Amino acid sequence: MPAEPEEIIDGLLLPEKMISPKYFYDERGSQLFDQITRLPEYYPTETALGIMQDNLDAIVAIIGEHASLIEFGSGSSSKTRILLENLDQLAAYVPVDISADHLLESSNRIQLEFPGVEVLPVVADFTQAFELPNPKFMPLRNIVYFPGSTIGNFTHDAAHHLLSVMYQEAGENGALLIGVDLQKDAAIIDRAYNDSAGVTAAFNLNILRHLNEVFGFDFDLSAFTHNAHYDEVEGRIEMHLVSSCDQIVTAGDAEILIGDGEAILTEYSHKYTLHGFAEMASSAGFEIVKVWTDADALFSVQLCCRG
Ligand code: AVI
Repeated sequence: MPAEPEEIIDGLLLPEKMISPKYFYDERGSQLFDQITRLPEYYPTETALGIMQDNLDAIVAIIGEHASLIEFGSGSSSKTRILLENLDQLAAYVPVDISADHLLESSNRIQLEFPGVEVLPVVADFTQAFELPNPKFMPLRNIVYFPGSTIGNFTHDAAHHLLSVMYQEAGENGALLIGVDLQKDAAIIDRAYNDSAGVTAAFNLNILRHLNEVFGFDFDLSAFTHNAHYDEVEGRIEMHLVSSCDQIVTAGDAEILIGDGEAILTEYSHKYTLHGFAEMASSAGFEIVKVWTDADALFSVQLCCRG
């Protein structure tokens, strides 16, 4: 097997089976996620962009001149263009991602599109502190940018840890600009993760195809079904793959017994109240300075400064 599947096997041997959502994003998974962001039921992407557009002047003014924009998990930098086009005299754009090929390809593209901005990509696992590059022009402040509500995919403990890393990387005088999905009518959330075209189901099942391809598992994709449900008490979507029969899945010497109806957790997507996120941010040292939302309060973009 080309990589180490132990972590995945350990997760599948737990009493409540799980696979880390980081395995969603192979090439096919990233394409499917792109499709999700364009689905009529999936409100977060479009709503977040609308909030950014509607409040661009205020956002740009609050960031100020000569900032260094550090994007965590930049991927294809698709949510950054709006800032790069409008921020004046940016000291640098620092996209951070764990996938080196993807990062370098999109950084080159951004550099060509914005020749006046110094683009300094960093290959790193952003959940742990990493070293920032030194831009040619000394930035007046660092702005950590984390759009798209990915903070929701972290458990509360992991989100607290990630916010602490962001606090550290923001440095003195720095700030965090973050997308946070909000708690709302459960039906709206349920629909966003159970779209009628079945793209989210395909995205969820693709995780098994990815594990087969890269780690030598032999999952039968036709023996699992997509299940996503909003738990109002926990304030989160819980996404599972449910086995439709008793089966044994193997990877090398490992055998994993999966019962009929047994579920494998693949993702949490936490939705926050404004108060709940402010508490989480303040536990990591941040103070919420400004919150922008859409008219229906579906989603928020928040500016958090070091308190
Ligand atoms: C990447 N992340 C913010 C998405 C979300 O909404 O939690 C991942 C996703 N999973 C299913 N649909 C979208």
